[in-house]
Formats: sequence, C-alpha cells, structure tokens
Amino acid sequence: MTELDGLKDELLAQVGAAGDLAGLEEARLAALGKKGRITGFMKDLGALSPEERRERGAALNAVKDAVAEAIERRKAELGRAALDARLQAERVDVTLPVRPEAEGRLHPISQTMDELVAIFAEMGFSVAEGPDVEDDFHNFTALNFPPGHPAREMHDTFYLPDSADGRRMLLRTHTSPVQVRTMLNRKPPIRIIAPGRTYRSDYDMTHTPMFHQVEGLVIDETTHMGHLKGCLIDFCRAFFGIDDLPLRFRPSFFPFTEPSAEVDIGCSRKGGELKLGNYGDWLEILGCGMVHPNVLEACGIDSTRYQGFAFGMGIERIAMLKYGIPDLRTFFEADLRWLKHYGFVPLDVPSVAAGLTR
Ligand code: 2U9
Repeated sequence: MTELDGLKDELLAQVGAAGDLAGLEEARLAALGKKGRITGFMKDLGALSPEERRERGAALNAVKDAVAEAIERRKAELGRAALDARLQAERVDVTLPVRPEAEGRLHPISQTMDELVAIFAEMGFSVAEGPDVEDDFHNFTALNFPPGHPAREMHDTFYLPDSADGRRMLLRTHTSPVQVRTMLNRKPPIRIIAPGRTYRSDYDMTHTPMFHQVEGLVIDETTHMGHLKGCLIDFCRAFFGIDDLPLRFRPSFFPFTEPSAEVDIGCSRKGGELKLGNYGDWLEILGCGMVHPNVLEACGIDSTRYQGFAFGMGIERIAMLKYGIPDLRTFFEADLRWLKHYGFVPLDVPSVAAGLTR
C-alpha cells in the first residue's frame, strides 16, 4: 500500500465515522481545509521535479476527489437521518381535539345557514348554488315578471353593463335564479334549497344592500299545498326549537307562485320583549306558494304533468329572531367584539340529532 493509499483510507474512515454534520465538517477541514492533510501534500508538490509533480499531483487529485465524494454522500445520509429524527420527534397527532381556547368564531349567518341546511338535508333536500351576477331572464323573465312590470321595480335592482351578447346583467335580487337554472338543467323530481347572497339597492334600519336568503323548491307530479305547509311547519319548529310553535298562512301575491302565502309564527310582544311561541300574537317570517305554471313552462317543465311549491326567507331575519340580535346593520360591521358575543365555536357543528339550539 502506498503512502497515499494509506492517507485515502484514513480520511475516508474519518468521513465515515462522522456522526453528525458538525463532525463531518471537522473531517472535511482535516482533509481539504487550508491546513488539511491533502492541502499540505499539495503544497509540497512545488519542491518536486516536473515529472514527479505530474504523477504525484494526479494521485493526490484522485484521493481528493474520492474524499470529496465521500463527504457529499455522508452529508446526504446525515441529512436524511436528521430529517427522520425531526419527523419522529415533532410528530403531531392531527386526530387530537383542538384546544378549547381557540379564539375564532363563526359568523351568525354561517351558523344559521349550517343549521337550516342540516334541517332541510334531513328532509331530503340538497343544496344548489348559482352565480351572484345574473341576467334579466334568470332573475325576472323566467319567474313570470313580464317586461316593464312594476314588480321588477319592487326589487331595487343593481344593474351592470350589458354582457357582450346583449344580455341585461344584474346582481341577483333573490336566489330564485338558482331554482330556474336547476329546472332548466334537471328533470323532476326536484327537491332543493338555495341559500346565498342577494342584492337590492336599499339601506335603512331593516334593509342592507347585500343580504342572505334561503329559498326552497319541490317539484313532482303530486306535490301539493299540504306538503308545503307540513314542510314549513316542521322547518320552523326545528329551527326555533319550539315543538308547539304555531304557524299561520295568509294569502299573498308573488309573480312566481299561485296561490301565494305569507307565513307568520306565534309570538308575544308583552312588556316590549319579543318571545316566540304560542302566545296569541303573530310575526311574519317567510313567503311561499305553489310554483306558477308560467314559471314551470319557462323553465322547460310540463305544467300539465308537474307541480310543486317554493318558499323564501331572509337569513338575517331568522338569525336575529333566534339569537336575539337587535340590529341588522351590525351583521356587516366586522366588529370583533360583536362576533365574540354573537359568534359560534366552529366545532359545534349543527345537526338535528344533536339539537340545534345552544
Ligand atoms: C322559482 C319559483 C318560485 C320563491 C319564493 C318567496 C315566496 C318570498 C321573500 C321572503 C323574504 C324574499 O327575503 S325575502 O325578502 N320570498 O316571499 N320566495 S315564494 O319562489 C320561487 C322561487 C323560484 C323558480
């Protein structure tokens, strides 16, 4: 074995023995650093004849390359081992419960939507969604609002520039266009709710330019007003958590339903305090009716074969009633103190089985 073979074996052994990155750096400096063994031998080359220098230089370079390669290999090994050790030591059990001191809260609108979705899901409804920016056809025409009809003005619509293909565009004034799209795209039977944002150019104590609605639609061959009443009675009693909550259906008018009704729930206003229940007084809560045959036909459904019911309500309104929130405008102020007071712990997922009220 030559002197350089011995050197190579010795240095490689040092590299192999390095137990961590600091030890490896020490081995590297001892071999290749300014005062390292190989560097020292390199310096001695100057004293040799050109012939000897070439030969020994080549042999030294081979040792240097072998040691450098071994250092890189060892570095990769130690890096992998260090990562494995960290992964073991810093393991997180994602199945553990979140600490109770979590600060975030769900907005009452999100909570209320989750609750009503849970109730209607249990009754067999699925959730449908659609765009906030709509055209005149889906928001008005298909819903039996004739062109120029005053009911269009009732909605205080936000209009947008016409689309490239000439359609009159707007921010939907109700979630009804979602049901229109569902009927155009699917065959009955249909049983959907459409919760979401709606927009009307109105701002006072009881109106904000953006608010939330949930509407429902059931279409089948034999669906009738009795189903409508049963569905809404069950919903209101489950949502407000009052088993004997009375409901009153009053005749009304909407272009898209015939007959139409507004629904009141029982309440008391004694002592200036609003209380829901069987107390003899009434509070309006939602609108509903049997879908107008013109609407069915506009949405490609044979009105001689199918019929159904629809309903709509404001989500802020039912949230205010259920949770005693007195001022509509506070919903949109993004006030953290308000959210801390009226918000909900995110892991309290609403379900009918678990009980919806806190
Ligand atoms: C289709 C057919 C019928 C949805 C309905 C109401 C009655 C209603 C208001 C309640 C308070 C809106 O938030 S509010 O101002 N809604 O009274 N909505 S029936 O009827 C439809 C919808 C879609 C295709």
